[in-house]
Amino acid sequence: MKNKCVPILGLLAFAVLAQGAEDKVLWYDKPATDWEKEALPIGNGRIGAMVFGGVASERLQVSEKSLWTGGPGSEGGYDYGLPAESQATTVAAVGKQLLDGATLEPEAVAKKLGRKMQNYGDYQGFGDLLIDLETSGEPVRDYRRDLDLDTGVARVMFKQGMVGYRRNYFVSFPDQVLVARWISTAAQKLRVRYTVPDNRSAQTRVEAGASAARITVAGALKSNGLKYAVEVMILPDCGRIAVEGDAVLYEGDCAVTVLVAARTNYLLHYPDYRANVDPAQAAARDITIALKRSFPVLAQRHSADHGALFSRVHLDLGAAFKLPTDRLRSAYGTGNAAADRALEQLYFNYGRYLLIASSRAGSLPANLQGVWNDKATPPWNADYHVNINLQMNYWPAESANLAETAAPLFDFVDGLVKPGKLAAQRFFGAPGWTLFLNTNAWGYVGPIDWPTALWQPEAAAWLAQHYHEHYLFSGDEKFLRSRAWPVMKGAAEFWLATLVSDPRDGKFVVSPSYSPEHGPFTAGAAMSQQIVADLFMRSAEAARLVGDKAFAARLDEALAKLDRGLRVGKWGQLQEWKQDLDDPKDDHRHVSHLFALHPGNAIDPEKTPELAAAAQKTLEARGDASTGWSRAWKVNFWARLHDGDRAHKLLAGLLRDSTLPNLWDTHPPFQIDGNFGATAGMIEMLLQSQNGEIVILPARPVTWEKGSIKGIRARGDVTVDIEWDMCGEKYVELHTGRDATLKVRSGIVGGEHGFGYDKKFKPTFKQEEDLLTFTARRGGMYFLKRAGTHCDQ
Ligand code: FUC
Repeated sequence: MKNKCVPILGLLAFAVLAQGAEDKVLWYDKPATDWEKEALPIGNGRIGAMVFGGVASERLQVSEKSLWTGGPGSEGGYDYGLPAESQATTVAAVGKQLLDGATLEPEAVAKKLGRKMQNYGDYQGFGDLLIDLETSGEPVRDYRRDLDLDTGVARVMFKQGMVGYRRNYFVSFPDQVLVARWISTAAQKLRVRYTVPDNRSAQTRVEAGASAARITVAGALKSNGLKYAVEVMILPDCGRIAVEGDAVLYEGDCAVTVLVAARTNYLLHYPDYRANVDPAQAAARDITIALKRSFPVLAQRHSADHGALFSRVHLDLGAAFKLPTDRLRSAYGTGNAAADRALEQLYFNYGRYLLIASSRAGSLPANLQGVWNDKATPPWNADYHVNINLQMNYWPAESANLAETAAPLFDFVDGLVKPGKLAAQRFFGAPGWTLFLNTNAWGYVGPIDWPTALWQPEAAAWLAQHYHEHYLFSGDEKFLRSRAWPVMKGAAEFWLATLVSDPRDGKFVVSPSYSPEHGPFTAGAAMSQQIVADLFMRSAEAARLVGDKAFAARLDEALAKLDRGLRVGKWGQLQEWKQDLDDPKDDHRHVSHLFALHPGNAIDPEKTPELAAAAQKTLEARGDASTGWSRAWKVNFWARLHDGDRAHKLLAGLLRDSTLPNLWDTHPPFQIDGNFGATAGMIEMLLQSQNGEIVILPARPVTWEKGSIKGIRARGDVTVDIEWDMCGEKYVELHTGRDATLKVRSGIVGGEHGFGYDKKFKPTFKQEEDLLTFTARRGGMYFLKRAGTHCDQ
């Protein structure tokens, strides 16, 4: 077909296919008994709760992001992972030993560079809100427990005898309290308690007035003296309340509202990490403020706040299916494509929901479990692993139109710079800042003593990428100057000082270097080099924008000599190490050497086809079966290779084998990174913009035969809607936040189509094959429409 571009004046309405709410609700027909697999998460970023929905005994297991053992104040001391004496000579000696192509086993390096974590601490649970209902003992009918992703409200509904019950739960960000509302069609007799684990002191006070009762529990963690307080207000609309021991009793004919405030005296501030506040007073203040609003007002404020973020994006895969979520999940992949798509759509929506619920401004970022934890010693301390996991948590933040949720990540990383400078000095004698595999709420920046994961000084550079991405997506130059640049420059200064010249070829390499959790120590492992290259490229661009020409020149010079970590090996694979050591039979979950494919952008099927082919060879060899987050990363890899069906195969594997009945990702155990990584990957399948072009449907799988997505983001401050069928995109709409020249690559452009815009934003444009280049204006709307709606396939 001859290419033809017909400008259409005026605006076309973009029809979003009507969807039932079914794709935005997780629902079950029985109460949860298992915290990890069945309970439903609600949260406001800082406070999280897991809802069980028990009929006679309800349990809301509560968490608060800052309640951590360990760190300053711990008996026996805490050193942030920093040795008192400089280790720079030892590190340099190990680095030198590796320079001629030698390898060292991780155990040998751990003996020299590993350090035992001392009082690293664990993320803690905050206790349980327990509400017992005196029931008639009659059989329960029409039970439903659900989580409405649209409103951010969990509900429990059932009937018993002639009585109907409904309970609503949410954690409000604007009002900073957990809210529960119990309603029944007959009188209710309730017993409300709040219990805390025994690794803390606890003074419990229970008091009841004529119309309200209060439970306060306050104390400090035995581990480190961190103070905490919870205040529970029980507010019946009518009826009688009384105190019995540590419980509040209620009996009456009315609805009961329960408010829970939770605070600690944690402050994200090196080195003390303590605020000069009394958490009991802070929790009381939260309650006092919340008490000024009625339940409907609290509910409305919560849903408006949540909805403002959640409703920005709509995915429609043409799926509609009515099955409880646990059964929808267990039926996944058994032959009903429409039901499969329903789960995929729900899972995508859930990923966005979870990010909103576990990451809001003013608190710590989402950890390995988001904000939810019920254990005193959770897996991997429920900390911040920075060799993939924390980064993966934030992959959807920009593309899924939830940039605000990245605020806690930036605050947290800003807070790592001070201790990170000491890490750079003590371990390398270098300027700038760094950290290694993992960190906690207490600014931990040292290596640990676990041989296969102690060394990852590229973590700071990788985290700096998120700042630059925020700038690329938003175009916010103020953020670039004031927030991104100091972090990026510090990370770059560290590497400018620590790279060494490789005698094998004179190139700059990282040494000692270690490919995360895999293989031997070498000089110049692919991931190390790719991350440093990524940082230097981004920093050079940023340096020019902020006017730091001298630094840009230093980076350009270093880039000219830098080993980019991009080599094709003897079996056609992308090499994980500078030496060709890759084993084609190795199926390790970390595929770190494909960093340049994703989240980096140095490997691209169009621009670097040989490297893309090598990346594909590597992925084929590693196979599709893996742990939760690893499968999620592979969704992104295959999407970047423009293989939608393979990306979908990985997503299917994740849903089938690495997803729990409550749709949490399981590594195993539960780890939230896979939820976020897969959500980001689903967007990568539909829209990419990492290489200067907005690419529409780069990796749409055949099974997503028709559908639409609305409100996702491309770099350059562009919001994108796409509608497609089996023949590809039918309609693409771009909302542009900046004056800029945009390049859009789309199958529509290659065929007969209309290009439309508002008259007042008339662009100049040119078309080369499937690439449309045009001048976009701030506040503009532009669309591409396939000529003819017919699709023969
Ligand atoms: C990385 C992974 C592990 C686990 C841990 C939290 O170290 O290799 O599999 O996900 O993070």
